[in-house]
Amino acid sequence: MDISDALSSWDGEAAVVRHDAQTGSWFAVALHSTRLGPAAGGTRAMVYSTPGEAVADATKLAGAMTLKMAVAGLPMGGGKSVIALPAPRAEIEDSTWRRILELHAQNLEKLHGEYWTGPDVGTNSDDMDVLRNTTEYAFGRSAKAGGPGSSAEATALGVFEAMKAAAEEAGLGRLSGRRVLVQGLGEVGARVAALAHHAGADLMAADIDPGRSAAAQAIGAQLVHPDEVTRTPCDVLVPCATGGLIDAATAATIPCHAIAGAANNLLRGGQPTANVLLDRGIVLAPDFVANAGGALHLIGREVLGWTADEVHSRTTGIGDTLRDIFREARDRRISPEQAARGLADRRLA
Ligand code: NAD
Ligand code: PPY
Repeated sequence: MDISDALSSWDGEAAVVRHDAQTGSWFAVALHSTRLGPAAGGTRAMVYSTPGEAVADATKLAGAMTLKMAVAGLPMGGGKSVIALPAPRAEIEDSTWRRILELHAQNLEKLHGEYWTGPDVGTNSDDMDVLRNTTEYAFGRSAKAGGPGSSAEATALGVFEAMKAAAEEAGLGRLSGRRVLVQGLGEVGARVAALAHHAGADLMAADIDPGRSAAAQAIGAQLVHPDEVTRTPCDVLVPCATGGLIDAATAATIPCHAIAGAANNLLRGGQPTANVLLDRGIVLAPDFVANAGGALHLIGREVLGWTADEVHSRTTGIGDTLRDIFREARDRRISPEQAARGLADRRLA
């Protein structure tokens, strides 16, 4: 995929793309929709195979943010930034990372508040503190810098509510004693695994990082090889790595009853893939509904002036939002994905 393919197949408002020869980084800021407010969405920093793949990721992720904001009832549009790194984040020198953040802060300044960022894969609250030295358009500063801190805790809470709602809808009842498989044990996934463990689930976990796998094993999780995640029988699959785990072929064989996780853009192939799951009776909580806790935290605290308690109660409300979506989907014999997109479309209209 090259940059022109990524943009010609996209329905968003604008994308800003920049290359920095000194660090070998590419920057892509995608504004999908400002219909409900300024575009917002995190900054993802990772290695991509080509600059086109990075732009494509930014544009697709920005589209998901538009749906997320609309369903969550937040007064913001959808956007996302991607920084395509020259090497994995852990291998980048501090001085190079500082330059990358400085350039990204300049990108944000040039957009004059049409787009606000926050943490995502490869960035954290400390990075938001650095961006804020140059620009105000970054949510999620650390508590020590006077911000609301990481969004991961709220995202994990919302995903846990989504897991419970999806398990109920699939006829599994409560999570206690159910086989819950968490893929990706990072900022969100590790917290989700802990919540599932405390709820009495029979926990399984997979990560490509052995250190993170070991931490899950320490709370009693049975480890699953990362390549076996979509072939391992479980009751609730919880994707918390990067997106694209389930395409139509995987949907046709995946041995689980419900899917609810944090990973953005979990489905490859959109609606037809969701329909394969529907036909097999597998309940999928749409990702842009299940993982909205982080957006509720960041926008709630920094734009709407909510207290931590208000964020908590709005985030637990993700369970009821999903129950409404599942009910509509059942009544209309459509997938929850289609029902949730319909809800977003009505709000955007
Ligand atoms: P993270 O980078 O902290 O964690 C991702 C984890 O997934 C890492 O431990 C990584 O080693 C693991 N991983 C990567 N590829 C894997 C694979 N193939 N198999 C198994 N493990 C793999 O990221 P995060 O902040 O926890 O976010 C996880 C997902 O949730 C992302 O898709 C992100 O966009 C989404 N999300 C996060 C938030 C948030 O508040 N952090 C909000 C909404 C959505
Ligand atoms: C996401 O929810 O995917 C994010 O990127 C988190 C976020 C939400 C709102 C503003 C900035 C980041």
